[in-house]
Amino acid sequence: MTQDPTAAGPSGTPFERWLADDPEVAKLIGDEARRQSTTLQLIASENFTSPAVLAAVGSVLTNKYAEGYPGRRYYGGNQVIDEVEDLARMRACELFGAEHANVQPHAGAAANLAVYQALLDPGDTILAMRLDQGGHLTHGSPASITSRFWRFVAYGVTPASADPDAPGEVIDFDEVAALAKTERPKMIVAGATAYPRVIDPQPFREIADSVGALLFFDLAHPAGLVAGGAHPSPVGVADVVSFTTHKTLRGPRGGAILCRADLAKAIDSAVFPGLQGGPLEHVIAGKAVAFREAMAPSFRAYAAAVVRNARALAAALAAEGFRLVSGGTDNHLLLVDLLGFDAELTGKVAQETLDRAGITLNRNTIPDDPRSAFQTSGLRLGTAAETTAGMGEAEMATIGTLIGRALRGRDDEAALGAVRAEVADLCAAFPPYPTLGTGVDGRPAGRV
Ligand code: DSN
Repeated sequence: MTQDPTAAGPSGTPFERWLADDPEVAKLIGDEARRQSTTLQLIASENFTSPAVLAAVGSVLTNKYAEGYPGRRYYGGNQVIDEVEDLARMRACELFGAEHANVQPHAGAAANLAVYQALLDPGDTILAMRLDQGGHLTHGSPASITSRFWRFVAYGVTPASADPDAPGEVIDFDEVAALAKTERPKMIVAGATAYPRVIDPQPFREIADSVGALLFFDLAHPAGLVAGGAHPSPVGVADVVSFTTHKTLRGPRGGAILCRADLAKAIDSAVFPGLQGGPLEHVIAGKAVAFREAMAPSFRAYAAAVVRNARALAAALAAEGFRLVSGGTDNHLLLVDLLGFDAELTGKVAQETLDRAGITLNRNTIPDDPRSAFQTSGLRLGTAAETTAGMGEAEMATIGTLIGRALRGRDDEAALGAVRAEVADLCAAFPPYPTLGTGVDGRPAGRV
């Protein structure tokens, strides 16, 4: 069996060798590697990127200034960098079937700001999903700068229902259509950050067309599911699509924008010089690596496994007495309503309790949450990362049980300690980087 270097001391992983002169930072990287490999990573927006992506992001490409775009830079010496960025753009277009890609956004929020800036005037009306219904901060939350520049009108989900065949809490397309008619938005935003169902771009397209609005699809969360063929693609349906590269797509931390050719100039100008300066070409190289990995047949199996695992985890949590928002999931994430499990238990306390048990996830509001976004009545869990580590439906069933046990025993240190020990055993069987100690040498066999 390959030695797991993340469990060892200063002993020869590439990071430790390169950081030999800075043991403090080396230690912190080692500590975080150990945390990631000895506790369960269930944050829906995270993943374990490949050693090849890590290598690209840790490369000399970080040294280069490259303001501008391939062939049109403001600094010399960009011959190689142009090839890097062109490769990333080309692969993004090929992966998603897009006419144009901008791979420079440093993050999803920056990508979204660029889309608004490129296609709208200040004060224009945008119809988007409300944060507490599953939308993102950049979809017009009062806390986001987006709400200071544009006028957002919010849609949400249908009410929850006791009918198991129609549990509700799905996007309320009647409301979207009605608001589009009365508010005449210049843009409709589809996409969410805490919504456990498929988002079909087609009804959004029809509503947008009925009022002459642009359709912008924020694909941040399910980008990998779309790339892997598990969800319908909004590319070619929406006018513009943004996504992040580090969630289900399993690449480096960053953003990207896809659009029709006729919007390319506006989008590119909005990213640079509109919002950003020098692009992070080392990250762009990492994005190129991730796009290639996502084109491999094994990535289709991965995307399908992520969804299967989320369903298995949902079933296990339901068996533990948790109510799932919308009754379940058909993507990589699930939203758990804690109110029925224990009305006294806030999302904040549940998150902190699970942290102590070695289970990492985040608290989240549920639709019409009676508690604040800081306390919350819900939890959000995702299966993208542990599916990358090789876990399957059997492990998801175990995880559901462990979560139930930890939360029921939250005042009992021995009970939490027992869960933490079982979590450690489970993680030891599925190390995310079992081969890292021997160099940056690809994924272990047997992983999807
Ligand atoms: N913070 C991200 C998430 O967790 O979904 C979205 O930007």
